[in-house]
Amino acid sequence: LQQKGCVIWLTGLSGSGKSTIACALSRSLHSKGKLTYVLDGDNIRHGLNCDLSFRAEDRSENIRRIGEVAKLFADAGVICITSLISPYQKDRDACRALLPKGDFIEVFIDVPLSVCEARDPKGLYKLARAGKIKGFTGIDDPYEPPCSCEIVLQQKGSDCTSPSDMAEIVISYLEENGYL
Ligand code: GGZ
Repeated sequence: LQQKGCVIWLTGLSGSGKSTIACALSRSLHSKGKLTYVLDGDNIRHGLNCDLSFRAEDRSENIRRIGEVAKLFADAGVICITSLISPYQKDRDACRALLPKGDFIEVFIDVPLSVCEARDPKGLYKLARAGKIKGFTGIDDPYEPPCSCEIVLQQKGSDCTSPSDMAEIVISYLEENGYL
C-alpha cells in the first residue's frame, strides 16, 4: 500500500467552519492523489447515528462510534477527516487511544463563540438563545477546548484565514510528519 492512513479529528463549536475546512482539506488531498473520507457529525446523525440525541451520553456514543469507524478507514490506508463538535476531552482521548501513536491528529478550530453566533448559518444559535433548542453547545451545554492538540486553527475577529488556507496548514503538518 502506497498510502499511510490516519485520522484528522476536527473539533470546535457549531459554525466554527469544521465542515468547510474538512471539505477543502479533502479536495486538496485528492488533488495530490490521496484517498480521503470525511465523516461529518451532522450527516452521520441522519444515518448511522440517527438514534442519538444531544444529551451528554449520546454525544459520547456519537463520538465513540465515529472514532471506531474512523479507525477502520485509517486501517485501510485512508486519510479520514472527522468533523464533529466532539465537546468532551475524554471522548476525544478515547478515540485517540484507538490508533497507533501519531495517527490521531487533533485539530482545534478555535473560533470564538461570538463569531460562530454572528455567522449562525442555520439559525440554531438564535433558537438556542430563545430557549427553543435546549442543551446547545456553547450556550447551555459545555465545550471543552483541547488541552494539547496537534494543530490549532484560529479565526479571531476580522483576521480572515480562509478555509483553504487552514486546510493548507494541516497539509503542511501531514507533510512534516510523513503522512504525505
Ligand atoms: C450542538 C447541535 C445541537 C445541540 C443540533 N448542540 O452546525 P451544525 O448544527 O450543522 O452542526 C451541529 C451538529 C452537531 O452534531 P455533532 O455530531 O457534531 O455533535 S457532537 O459532537 O456534540 O455529538 C449543529 C446541530 O448538530 N445541532 N442540536 N444541542 N449542535
